[in-house]
Amino acid sequence: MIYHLLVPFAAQLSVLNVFRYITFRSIYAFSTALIIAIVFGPRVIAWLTKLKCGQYIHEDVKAHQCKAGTPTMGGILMAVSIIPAVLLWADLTNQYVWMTMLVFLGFGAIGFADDYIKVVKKQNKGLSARGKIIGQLFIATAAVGILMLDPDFTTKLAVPFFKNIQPDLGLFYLPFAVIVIVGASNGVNLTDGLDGLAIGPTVVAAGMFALFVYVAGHAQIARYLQVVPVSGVGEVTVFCAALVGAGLGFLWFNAYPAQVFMGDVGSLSLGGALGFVAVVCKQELILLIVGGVFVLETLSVILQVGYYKFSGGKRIFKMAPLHHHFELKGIPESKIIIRFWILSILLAFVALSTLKLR
Ligand code: 57M
Repeated sequence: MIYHLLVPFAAQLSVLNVFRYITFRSIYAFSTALIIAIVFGPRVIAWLTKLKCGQYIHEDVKAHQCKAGTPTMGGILMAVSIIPAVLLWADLTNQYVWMTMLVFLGFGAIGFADDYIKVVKKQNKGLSARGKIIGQLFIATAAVGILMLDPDFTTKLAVPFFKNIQPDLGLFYLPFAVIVIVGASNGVNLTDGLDGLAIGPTVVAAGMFALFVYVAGHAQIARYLQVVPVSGVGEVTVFCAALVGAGLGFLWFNAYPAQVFMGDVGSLSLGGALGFVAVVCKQELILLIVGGVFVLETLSVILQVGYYKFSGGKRIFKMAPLHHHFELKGIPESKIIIRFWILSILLAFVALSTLKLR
């Protein structure tokens, strides 16, 4: 909104030209979302507590019993911080910005329905797993389908570290990109089992993708770094910056010991948005590195369930997802969380190095 209000007057007042810059507006989108989240956090937490959105706690992990009653659905706080920040600071004629917001809200709506049934209606199962996955597949397919209608959108796949290998997936790009988006959404959800464990790596990944979308949207820098250019995608930097701000604002309250959990409304929407951003800036495989913590957590579940079935009841980990394994080994929660954050930062820098190592 600010962009549309002020830039038309830039000819008369040259200082207003600063609002043309994506970098400048991204800094303010970050700050706006952070401030909204911190200012409204206590109110949203009080409201969630009043709604009796207290989290049900499984009995298997003893250390979690003290978390009973912690309100969940804190993802709502992130949504009400991100959306106004993007509406204020982004160029709202940009299709990629709208699509990213819609994917974020669409996945959030599925998570909201699940949380609402579980914690407000007190029906322990929530949405059926099948219902959730159909909703996710529908939104992701629609979003990627719309992208692919644009004749300029390439279905070639950039392979990290190998600039000359770019297989063209053609129509197979659709299921591939859908798996990326739905996989990211569920990966963040599986990771969301300790205070701050999901939001830390999400903030790191969104920060890294802010850079990748900016580079992909900047013709000269993209050419220089030999990154697939995507005209107009740079504006999504504003969304990523708002996500980083809202994520840090949420972490303010979700840091150990958490006053609020994000719920599926948070985990599904954040993961879905990260997946879509990776698709839209043509860095789908980089997400595997940037979001390596989510990949590890998901792999631990796949391995655990697979091995359990194959071996007739044996386990690889004490419990999956991986963070439960470390908890049951007796490592304190805050140590596990911070070590996972450190890993996510390391992986983000490995991903960044792919811009030069090719
Ligand atoms: C959701 N939800 C947390 C909170 C959060 C297939 C199987 C591996 C699935 C997996 C699963 O259900 N994962 C998805 C994980 C829950 O958090 C709520 O859920 C939202 C995210 N969707 O925002 O609202 C609990 O996590 C803890 N928590 C925190 N701090 C936070 O900031 O401490 C969450 C956020 C909260 C709180 O205790 O209640 C969850 O873990 O349930 N299932 C599992 O993870 C289960 N693993 C399992 O059964 N492993 C088996 C097999 C099937 C792989 C095995 O290894 O043998 C474990 N979940 C729990 N206890 N809680 C089982 C033990």
